[in-house]
Amino acid sequence: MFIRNLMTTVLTVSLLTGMHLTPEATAVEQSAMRLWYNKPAPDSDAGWVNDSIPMGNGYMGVNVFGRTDSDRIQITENSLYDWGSDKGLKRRGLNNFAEVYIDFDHTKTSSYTRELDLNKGISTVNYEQGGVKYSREYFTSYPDKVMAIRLSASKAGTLSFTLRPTIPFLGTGKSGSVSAKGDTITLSGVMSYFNIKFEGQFKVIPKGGKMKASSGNDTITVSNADSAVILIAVGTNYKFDPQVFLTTAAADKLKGFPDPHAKVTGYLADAAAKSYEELLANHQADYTELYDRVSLDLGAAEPAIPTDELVDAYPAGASSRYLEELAFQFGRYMLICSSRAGTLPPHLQGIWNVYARPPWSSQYLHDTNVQMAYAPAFCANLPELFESYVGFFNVFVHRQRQYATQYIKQYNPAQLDKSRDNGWSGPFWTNPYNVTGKSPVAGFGTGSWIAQMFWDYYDYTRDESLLADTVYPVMYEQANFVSRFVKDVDGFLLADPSSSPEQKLRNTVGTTFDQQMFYENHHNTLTAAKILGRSDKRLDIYETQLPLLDPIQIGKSGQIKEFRQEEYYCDANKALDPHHRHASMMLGLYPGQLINDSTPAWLDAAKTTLTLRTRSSNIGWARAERIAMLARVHDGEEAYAYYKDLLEGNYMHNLFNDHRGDPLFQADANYGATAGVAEMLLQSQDHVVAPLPALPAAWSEGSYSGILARGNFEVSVQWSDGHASRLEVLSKAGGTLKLRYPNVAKAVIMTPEGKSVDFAAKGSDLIGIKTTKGQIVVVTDIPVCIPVIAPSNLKVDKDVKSQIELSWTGSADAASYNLYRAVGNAPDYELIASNIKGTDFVYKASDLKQIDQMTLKVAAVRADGRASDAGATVIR
Ligand code: FUC
Repeated sequence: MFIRNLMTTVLTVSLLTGMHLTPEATAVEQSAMRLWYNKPAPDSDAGWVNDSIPMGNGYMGVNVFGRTDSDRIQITENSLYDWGSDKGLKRRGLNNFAEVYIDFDHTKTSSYTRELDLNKGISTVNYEQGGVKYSREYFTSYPDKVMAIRLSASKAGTLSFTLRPTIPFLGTGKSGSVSAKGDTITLSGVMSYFNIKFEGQFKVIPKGGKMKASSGNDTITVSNADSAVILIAVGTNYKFDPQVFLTTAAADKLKGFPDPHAKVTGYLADAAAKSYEELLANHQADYTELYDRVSLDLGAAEPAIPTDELVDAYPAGASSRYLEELAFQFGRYMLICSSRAGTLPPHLQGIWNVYARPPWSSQYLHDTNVQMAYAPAFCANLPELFESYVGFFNVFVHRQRQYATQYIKQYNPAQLDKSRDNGWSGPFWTNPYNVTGKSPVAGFGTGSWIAQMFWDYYDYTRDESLLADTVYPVMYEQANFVSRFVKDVDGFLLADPSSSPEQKLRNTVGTTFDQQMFYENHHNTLTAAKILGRSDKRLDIYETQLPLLDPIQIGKSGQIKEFRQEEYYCDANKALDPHHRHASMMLGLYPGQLINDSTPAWLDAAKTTLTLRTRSSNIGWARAERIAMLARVHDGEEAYAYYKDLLEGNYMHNLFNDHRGDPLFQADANYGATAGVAEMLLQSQDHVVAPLPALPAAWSEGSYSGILARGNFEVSVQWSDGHASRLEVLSKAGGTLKLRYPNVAKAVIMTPEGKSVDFAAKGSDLIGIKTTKGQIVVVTDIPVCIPVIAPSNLKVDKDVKSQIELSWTGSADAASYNLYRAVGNAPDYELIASNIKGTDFVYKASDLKQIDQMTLKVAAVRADGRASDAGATVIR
């Protein structure tokens, strides 16, 4: 249950190298995390989506069925794309690259198991047939760009099989052939819409026995071998090149790019020059370096039942902690498989697709889905995986710059820069070949939301050269577009036209979505400019504009408005869905930073809005997003309720996420669930490192290591009975560590060697420590803090202009009460009365007559002086 400090690793390293313990050496043993099954995946589309095991290395996505009659390995390559005139869910898109069969004809098997070991990034199949134990091991290697499969048998000379790669969907816009020669099968062809040349090569390396290529059948047969290795490499003539997006004619987009033959041949030759053991070691080193950064232990023992039964049993509450840990790590695993530098980023289905018409064409949607895919990259300590998106963005942005000029000309011509320096505008739909322009479905805020991922990339890593070279130009140019696009409306600078993602009130003015996203990007750009010491005339414009972007408006239900014309929650238009899956007016709460603990009135409004949105949406990614949003308002119980909804309602047997019960796989909720859980365990949106900000009672015991906070602080925590017993923070970039936890200022704060550490305290719950790069701070002996029960049910009994009579239901903890007010859209409360002894109060103030709307709040104060975090609010 407790953190398992892997002193063995630490000691081995130090004994071997004679080195002192480095911060990185504070390793924590990973819990054994695996998906396993006692039957193969059914050979069908349903088997693919529910049961097959996903793997991937950025270059290819693979679904392994683990069958014994004829194993099936389905391969996806993210650039093999089709298009056409069909619309909606019938539209073509990402295509299935290859269906590879390995025929064994083993039909009388026993003791069958297959598994995916998340600790190693390896999948295995084991069974017995005819007194022989057969096993297979599969992995996809990023460093060596191949998939490797090792087939073995317990008795020499008993391994026989036929390798049979095929091209799916031939004839429907796709031509090609398969041919076997010597030890290699080559599959190649053309996908005609974008003129994509594709090639896959499969090399068989048997030990013992005989091998025969049969050109007629396009197969290779191995007979009576001891063991064998199969290596697979794939590719197309796609390249990260602006030409792809700047060329209009579909068939010319890849013109002049080299045929993939040489590339794929090279991948395979390089891999084949290494032994299987060497390939495996390369893969392990690459994979575990990423995966091992974070561990999570909620106290679960590894269950005895297979994963499909575990998923099915979850609604009844069986072995749930294990599935909760597993799904968290599975999201990290999926991102490692699907987002690697130099390869296309994860789309709606990550890097996995079996269809010719995948859901929403497996595109990149920037009104939540892409951003959700990358949420765990930062908090779950995989920031460099974002490089995959950086590579793609830097290519398609060339087209977005053209759109920016077009839209400024169209919507705000007075602001047009004639030399076309108008920044870039946000795309909504993107695929590897096209970016669309504006869409009434989502506002222009999609661009600033993309820029926010770049900001997070810096904010979590604090690498200044990354900021200067990769991040700042993207934010600055986005701010450039926004600064020209917004229009003066009643003294504010608003988006026009403007939409809130997927809501039915479209092409309106100044939606909260657009305004919040614009605000955050202007703000982050100005912060970045200060860090880099930049100044120029446009930055001055952003500075002047920032306070006029009006990102938050509080409505009469106490809600954060989604639309400016809204008064009470969701009353702006009859067509609006009050339970909508999107909660775009709250992106400043999450994944943004605008609404945080230093804006308590906005935080309360966010809480109210989340309650009004209700828990009724069954959409996977929406549930995942709400986990994080509820964590940000410190409601651990509600956050956990959404995590349970997701695990119960949307996880399939292979842990793929079912978008809405179709089954329709979308990877975003997988990534999003990981990020949501991380937000329950650690937050830092206000640049204060806050461990366990939303811990549910169900997770009363546990530990984690390596979750990342803004500022590049790596945090590890042990807790029991809901209270942290040990916090450890590794400062990876230096700088001031602000740490918030109840009673942290009264704890013992030391270096790992036991030397005391200087800190400054603000109250009992916040400390500041000046750290140097590589420094570790350990906090122990934290006095337990029992939270103060909040009062409830605050009511305005009488309101006569200059006097408001208030009453509330008291708290058993209260020695007295504090009363606060936040006028209009104010982010923070002012204290208006303290030391109130009863549960009612007559509030008199000379300015009450002039105030249209304000939020009143009452909090309980205990005898020890601690006030309740939450309170009761009412809108006047
Ligand atoms: C957005 C979401 C939908 C779905 C689609 C692919 O439009 O609103 O729920 O995820 O993308």
